[in-house]
Order: sequence, then structure tokens, then C-alpha cells
Amino acid sequence: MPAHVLQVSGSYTTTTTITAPPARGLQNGGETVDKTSLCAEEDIRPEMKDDIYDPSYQDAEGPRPKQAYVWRNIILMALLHLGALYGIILLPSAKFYTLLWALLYYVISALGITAGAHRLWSHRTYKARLPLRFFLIVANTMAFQNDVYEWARDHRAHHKFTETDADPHNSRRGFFFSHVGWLLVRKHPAVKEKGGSLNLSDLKAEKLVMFQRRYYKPAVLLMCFILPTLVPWYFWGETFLHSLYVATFLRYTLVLNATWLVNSAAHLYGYRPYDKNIESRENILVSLGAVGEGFHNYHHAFPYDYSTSEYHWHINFTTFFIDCMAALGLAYDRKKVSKAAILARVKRTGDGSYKSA
Ligand code: ST9
Ligand code: ZN
Ligand code: ZN
Repeated sequence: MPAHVLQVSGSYTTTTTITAPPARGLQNGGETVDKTSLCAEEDIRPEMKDDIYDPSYQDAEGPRPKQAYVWRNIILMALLHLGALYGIILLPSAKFYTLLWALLYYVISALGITAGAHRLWSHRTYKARLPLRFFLIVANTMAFQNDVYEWARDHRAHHKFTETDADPHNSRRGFFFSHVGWLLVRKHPAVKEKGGSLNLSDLKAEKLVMFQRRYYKPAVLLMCFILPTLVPWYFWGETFLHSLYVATFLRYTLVLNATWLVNSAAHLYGYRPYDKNIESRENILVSLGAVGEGFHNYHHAFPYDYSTSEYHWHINFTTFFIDCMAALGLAYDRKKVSKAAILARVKRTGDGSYKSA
């Protein structure tokens, strides 16, 4: 039995050593398939288990139910992307401060997804004090990717039932479906059924998360559309058209697509140095746009690591941000997998592409 030694680090001084449970095998048509690489190997977050892959769930036999298109979403997404294209045309004539504002809005709303919805609320890979959680919930609202409760519920389902019908953006259904198509059709019944079994009590108990959910529509209207449009127009005399199409439609569309690429490109293109049995991959280009979220083979292998990567600040602005917050005392109890556990996993399940940095 391989020993997966993990380090739970708050300030990198506290170390807890945890060993793996015994290996499990799955019965598949009489043949025993070793799927242990996909199982929970250790538990460094006793309070959080529902983002760990559950290999006991497999797709039902037979064809999928017919897809039910949601025309409202199809039309709105098409219009948004047309607006973004027009924003690209306007880009060269936009004021310098408008470009700076759009970039700042991109980065802050991205952090609301990566440091907020993803690493804090979906995976509980670190803890955050109220001022940081407040910043992250505002930043998350700027990103308009559904409220944190819904985002984390879908994301835990994505990890636990990955690449099955219960995965909301199952990459086995192709690039387009995992990228944006899943937001344009009704969910597969398995998503709702299996998602219904997830433990979301931590999210339900968090007042800030429930507050955002309650006031989500007006809050998004203000933070994703009205504020970013009014600021350039009011403060430095940008034209209304440039403000709306560049700072709002183009910026929002870019953040959306950078995020969606983690579900599509990072599940299809790249190496699998940590686990060749799963579809998620290491993709540096995705990491660049997604402020550190493209180390996706690592992330699915070790969803409890606050860096979502073996490394710290390497193409990972989000980890840099969380570490800065930790230095200010606003983030703490950052979970990091030890090198020994990583190397054991690489040896056992990697595709052979692993290069130590
Ligand atoms: C968007 C989200 O873009 C993007 C998420 C990406 C995730 C990426 C992850 C990658 C890793 C992190 C990397 C970050 C990188 C960031 C880089 C930044 C630069 N479990 O959904 P409904 C039940 S959003 C359990 O309406 P339909 C539940 O009871 C974009 N239960 O299903 C629910 O009711 P309630 C903007 C579940 O009718 C009920 O079903 N937003 C689950 O099939 C109905 O749920 C949009 O475009 C579950 N998982 O509709 C809106 N799911 O909520 C898009 C559902 O009351 N969404 N239930 O409890 C929709 O319009 C609809 O959801 C739908 C499906 C049409 C897609
Ligand atoms: Zn994740
Ligand atoms: Zn994934």
C-alpha cells in the first residue's frame, strides 16, 4: 500500500502526516479494474469530502435523453458574444484608462471565481476571515457565473462524478458541450439526482453565501453590468459605447471563456503527469488566462490543495493572491500536498511526462 504523506500547512510550520486507506478495486464485467488512483487517498479536510471522485458511480446503460434547448440562454449568449466582437472592434479607439479598468475588472472578477467560488467555497482548501470573504463575494458577483452556492454545487458534482452524466459539463460530450453547451440545455437528470446527494451544509450555513444567493439578480446587474459601464463614462469621459462594449461585454465574455476553457481545453489537451486514468490535463495556456487554474490533472488528483498546482506562484496569480492575504492574516490554514505524496502518485499513476521543477 503506498503511503500518501500529506502536509497540512497553515503557516508552513504545522505538519500533519496522514496515510492512505487500502487500495480498492472495481468489478467491471468480471474483470477487476484498479481505479484506486481516482479515489480519495487521504483526508486532510475532515469537514469536506464531497469533491473527491466517487468511482462507484457509473453511467446508466442506453442512450441519453434528448437535449432540451434553452432558447433564452442561446439567444442571450449569442448576443453577448456579438457584443464582445464589437468590443474588439472598438478596442483601438478606447481610452487608456478604460483598458486599465477592464483589465482590473477582469483580474478582480477572476479572483472571485478562483480564490472565491473555487478554492475557498467549492473545495475549502483554505480558510478566510470575514473581510476577505466579503471581498471575494463582491468579486464573485462581478464575474456573474451563477451564485457561489450554485457554482460550488455544480463544481463538487463535477469532481465527484467527473466524466459521467452526473458531471454538469461532462467533457466526454465534446469540446462545445463542456465549454458552453451545458449552459444552453437542461441538465441531465443524473446531475440533479446525484447532485442532490452532495453535502452542501457548509454553504447553507454561511450567511454571506446565502445573502448573495438571495439578492443575486440585482447584485449581478449592478456589479457585472452597470458599475463597470458607468465608471469609465462618468470618471474619465469615455463614450458610453466604449464603456459598455469594452469594459462590460468584452471583459465579461473574456472571463467567461477563460473559465470555460478549464472545463473544455484542460480536459482535452495536455499531459497527465499525476494521473493518466483521468481526463483532466496540465495546460499552461489555460493557466495563463485563468490566473493559475490550468494545472488541471494535478487539481483533480489533489482537489484539496489550495494552489491547485504542485507549485506555488508559477503561472498562478491566484496562489500569489492567497499568500498575500495570508501574510495580512486574512487567509489561513492553507492545505498543501507534500512532495512525497506527489512523487508517490506520479510513480503510481502518472503518464511518464512528469518533470520535477
Ligand atoms: C457560468 C458558470 O459561466 C461557469 C462555471 C465554470 C466552472 C469551471 C470550473 C473549472 C475549475 C475552476 C477554474 C476557474 C477559472 C476561472 C478563470 C477566470 C478568468 N446538484 O440549473 P437548473 C437541481 S454561468 C444538485 O435551473 P435546468 C436544483 O434543485 C454563466 N441539484 O437546471 C435546482 O434548483 P435550485 C451565466 C441540482 O432547469 C434545479 O435542479 N449564467 C444541480 O436543467 C434546477 O436547476 C447562465 O448562463 C446540482 N449540480 O437548467 C445561466 N443542478 O437551484 C446558466 C441543478 O433552486 N444556467 N439542480 O436548487 C441555466 O440557465 C440553467 O442552469 C440551465 C439548466 C439552463 C443550464
Ligand atoms: Zn475544482
Ligand atoms: Zn475539471
